[in-house]
Amino acid sequence: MTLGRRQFIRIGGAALGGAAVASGLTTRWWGLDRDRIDDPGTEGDRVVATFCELCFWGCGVKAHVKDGRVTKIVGNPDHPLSRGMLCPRGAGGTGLLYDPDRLTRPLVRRQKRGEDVFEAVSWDAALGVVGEKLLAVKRQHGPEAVALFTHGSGGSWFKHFMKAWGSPNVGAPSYAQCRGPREAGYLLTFGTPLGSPEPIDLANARVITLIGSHLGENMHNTQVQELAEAIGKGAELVVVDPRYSVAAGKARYWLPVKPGTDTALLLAWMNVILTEGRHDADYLAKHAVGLEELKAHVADKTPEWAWPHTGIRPELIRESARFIAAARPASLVHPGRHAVWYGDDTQRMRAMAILAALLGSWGRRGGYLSYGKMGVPAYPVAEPPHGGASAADRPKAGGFPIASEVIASGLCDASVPGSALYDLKAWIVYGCNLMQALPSRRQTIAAIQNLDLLVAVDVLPAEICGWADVVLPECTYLERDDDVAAPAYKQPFLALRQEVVPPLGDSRPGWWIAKGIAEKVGLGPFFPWKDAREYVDVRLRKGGFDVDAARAAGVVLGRPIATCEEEGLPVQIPTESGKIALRSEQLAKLGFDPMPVYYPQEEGPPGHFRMLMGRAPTHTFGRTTNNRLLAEPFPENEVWINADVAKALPGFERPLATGDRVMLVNQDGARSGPVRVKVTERIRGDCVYLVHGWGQEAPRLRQAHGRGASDAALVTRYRTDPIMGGTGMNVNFVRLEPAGRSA
Ligand SMILES: Nc1nc2c(c(=O)[nH]1)N[C@H]1C(S)=C(S)[C@@H](COP(=O)(O)OP(=O)(O)OC[C@H]3O[C@@H](n4cnc5c(=O)[nH]c(N)nc54)[C@H](O)[C@@H]3O)O[C@H]1N2
Ligand SMILES: Nc1nc2c(c(=O)[nH]1)N[C@H]1C(S)=C(S)[C@@H](COP(=O)(O)OP(=O)(O)OC[C@H]3O[C@@H](n4cnc5c(=O)[nH]c(N)nc54)[C@H](O)[C@@H]3O)O[C@H]1N2
Ligand code: SF4
Ligand SMILES: [Mo]
Repeated sequence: MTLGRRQFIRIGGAALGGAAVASGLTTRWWGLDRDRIDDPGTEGDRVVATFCELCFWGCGVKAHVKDGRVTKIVGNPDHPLSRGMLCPRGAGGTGLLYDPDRLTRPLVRRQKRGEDVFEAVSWDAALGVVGEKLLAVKRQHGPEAVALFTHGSGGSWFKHFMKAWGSPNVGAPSYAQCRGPREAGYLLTFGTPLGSPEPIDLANARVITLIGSHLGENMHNTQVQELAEAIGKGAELVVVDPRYSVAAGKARYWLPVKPGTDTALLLAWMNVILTEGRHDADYLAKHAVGLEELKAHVADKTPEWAWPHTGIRPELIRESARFIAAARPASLVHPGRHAVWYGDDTQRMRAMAILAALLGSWGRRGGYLSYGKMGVPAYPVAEPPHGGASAADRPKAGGFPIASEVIASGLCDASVPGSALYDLKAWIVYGCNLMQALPSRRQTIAAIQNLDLLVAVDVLPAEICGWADVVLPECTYLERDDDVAAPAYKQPFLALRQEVVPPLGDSRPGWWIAKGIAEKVGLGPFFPWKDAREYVDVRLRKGGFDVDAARAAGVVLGRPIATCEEEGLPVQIPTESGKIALRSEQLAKLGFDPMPVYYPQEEGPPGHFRMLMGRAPTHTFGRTTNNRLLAEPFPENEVWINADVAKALPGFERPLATGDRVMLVNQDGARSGPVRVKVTERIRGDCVYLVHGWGQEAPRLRQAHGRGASDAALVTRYRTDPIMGGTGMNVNFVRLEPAGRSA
């Protein structure tokens, strides 16, 4: 069999001693099988404060332990991001901890009788293979030939390893496949990227404009809490979404915009606001440059001009613009997060940032705040001699001028022979399922085929593990200590990740794994700490914190600082000019449009629908699809299709009904597995919608395997944002076929 040098191995089964015996795992989650999950209402006799990792918001939790098992996870009332409440995913953390499919032993790929198989080996042996191969890559190609992909708290230990090792090639799909264009757009306009948690004052906004951002389905805890609080205080929503989202259901205005035309709508809104003098003229005179140019730029971008592009009637554009402007400055244009839609995303985010500026909401109550951070001194470790990055090279990002992080898809490109960037030879993949996260699975596999080493550090036998040479089982967040979390927030805080119960099987914390690799390649001195707990304690003590109190509470609160003009903090614009760039000289100098221009998107082939993607409240991408607790309320994704369209779809003998199964076939012939249909009035007729993360191909994920359709498998095309390298993925089109028809 020739599938290149590497083939996907189905982790588990015979190679692991027949561990894959399906037990009664389907419906009851507190059952009698040996992998039982306790009733998640069970009080513990011991409670440990830590923070959640079911997504990356990092809510503080209290984990109850009874008879050595975690029984219940609740919100930590003292933690500013949870305020005592969790989203369904966070409450379902035991479904990950006691997932019977977890990785519990290190695995190494072996060739046996011409076939690839995994062999379970000791940690020493697995780390030995990693060390040996890393050193071989270094000898032949230099340290920069090693790349790290990372997502999640434990990634910090591997970033530290890369620093000591001497490679700057550290990337995360959560930048160029997620919020990168937003960071670039806000950086260009206000001089600062937004980061996470976003510095917005949802709770005090009077009008909240959501452009595709589907809060309520996107469950970032504190934002959803604040949205509810704002609505409770009378705030109104304007929702721009081709789909009638949960938030749209609560909105004063729902604008079912044609996908890909938001920039036209934003320009028309600006036209109304500026021509009718509804902008904050005093604020802009003081804080912004380029107002006259902007006025000229949007002078002909009337609602009548935008109508044929967006499909939104001129009266609705005018009315909603006036409504948004009337609430200024407490009129919050939400910045969104997953911004990689069409490849011109930095410019769309610029348009959103400029609208926020016209409303005078930057640095104002109910708009954008200035956040503070708690400092924690570093652990005393010698800096690597090369200062962390090799002098010989720059990150393999592809050279995008406004990228503030390495482009993960660029690292992938730089591993494919023939590409201009080519020279990466080894990947360490920490907590990323690149098969679902990167655009173009074909390119990802082509890159993997060329590697001398692929190490996957994961908690589950995910798809990426099947392509690895070495799989290193990390224990879950409930079984480990990690670095201190101290993000910028309006209530500055630091939070501790603490072991609640010991690691299951032979799984190990990330710090231990990173240190183990470092020791094998002679970099042990850069990991001098005994364990992560000691590392954190040293840092806390150096900072003068009461370690015992911090450990008991799980969180230390800092002094809240003034966060906006109304509270005594002047509006700060750290751009070069010190002013908000309505017109961006920086972009002009780089040869890009200095003010956002609307360019129509390419249409799909006849009979095809644009494929849109998003989130479900009870799941985080594919991370939680195998979690039995969370699978109960949402066992698989469905493809949303407009009810009128479903009545007479070519190729189907009768109208489609909710629950029917179909296959999705994209413009390049890529196919999904069978997926249920949701026939609904809640989506436009020119697009379909899928929740991301389903259609998992790893068979050892016994709960998730084969359920639903993978949007990622249908992203065979993407459009690269020339400003920051983001990969716009909403440029794929699918048609529906009856399930069962063969390719
Ligand atoms: N087609 C398509 N692509 C997308 C998106 C989309 O909607 N559609 N969304 C994009 C977005 S917004 C983002 S942020 C990225 C996210 O993409 P990634 O960065 O890949 O992140 P996750 O999907 O969270 O990573 C999942 C992997 O982490 C493993 N994991 C879970 N917990 C732990 C842990 O504690 N330790 C370790 N070591 N591993 C763990 C899981 O088993 C799984 O293999 O994907 C982007 N890519
Ligand atoms: N429950 C849950 N919450 C999560 C996550 C999760 O996995 N699960 N992931 C977190 C992460 S990493 C991220 S990045 C965020 C992502 O969440 P968001 O940033 O809120 O949203 P997106 O995924 O970009 O957008 C999905 C929405 O955009 C709409 N949309 C698609 N195309 C267009 C268009 O052309 N124009 C307009 N106006 N709307 C469009 C879709 O219909 C859908 O409602 O969610 C975070 N929160
Ligand atoms: S939002 Fe939910 S999943 Fe994310 S950290 Fe908070 S509780 Fe956990
Ligand atoms: Mo994301």
